[in-house]
Amino acid sequence: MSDPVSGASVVPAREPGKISASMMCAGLDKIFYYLTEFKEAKLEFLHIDVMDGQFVPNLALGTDYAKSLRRITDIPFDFHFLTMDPLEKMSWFDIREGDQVAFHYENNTHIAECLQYLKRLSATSLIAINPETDYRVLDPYLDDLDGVLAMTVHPGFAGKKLVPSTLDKVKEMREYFHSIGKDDLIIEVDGNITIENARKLYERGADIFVAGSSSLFHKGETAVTDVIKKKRLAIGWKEEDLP
Ligand code: S6P
Ligand code: MG
Repeated sequence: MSDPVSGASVVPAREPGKISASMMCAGLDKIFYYLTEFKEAKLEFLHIDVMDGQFVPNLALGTDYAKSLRRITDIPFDFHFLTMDPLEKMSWFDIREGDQVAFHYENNTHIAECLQYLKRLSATSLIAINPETDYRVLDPYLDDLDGVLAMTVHPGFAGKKLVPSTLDKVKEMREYFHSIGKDDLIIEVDGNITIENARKLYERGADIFVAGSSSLFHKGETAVTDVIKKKRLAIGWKEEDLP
């Protein structure tokens, strides 16, 4: 698409953004409250960080947690595998059609196989990249994946500060996808997605916003529904379309 006046290439207007609630940040004491509010608000995804203590220096949500969560919600899962050998680790989980799954590019010698595996499961496939990883490393896979999860913090923990260079990186990635006719590729952003950072990243072309301790589960906030509303208004929703 090009601007009728200048002739310059224009990135098309995007759909309103989606929110993925980072369950690693959701206290178990309030889990039913959160899930009820998310359902009411038609929240799009539950973000499930799977960490193995090797790929990142932390352990997080495992198979039993995911199984238990399935029993009490039908909101689709947005898995994020921060593990060594994600091909093996993904097979330990019940990944369903309608789920979204990101595995990392770094330290992964089975990227093509991971993508094929997710395709067989009819799951949406994303490759995750760390802040310092160039998105052009994904070139060989762009015909086979559904999108990219761009880490906006150094991965492993909640509560980190956004790496400023990731703002330009998301913008450049969106422009690059447009320039090669791949506007449909999803860009998910993860890490310190405050309402203000969500706004900046939506303007730069991100589609899905992981909401963790810096927004949805922020200690100072009381009503989760208010945060969801504010966040949605920052990522392209109109007041009248809010559930
Ligand atoms: C971090 C992990 C993330 C966090 C999320 C927390 O490695 O992949 O999904 O759970 O970023 O959100 P916040 O707002 O505390 O950064
Ligand atoms: Mg994550």
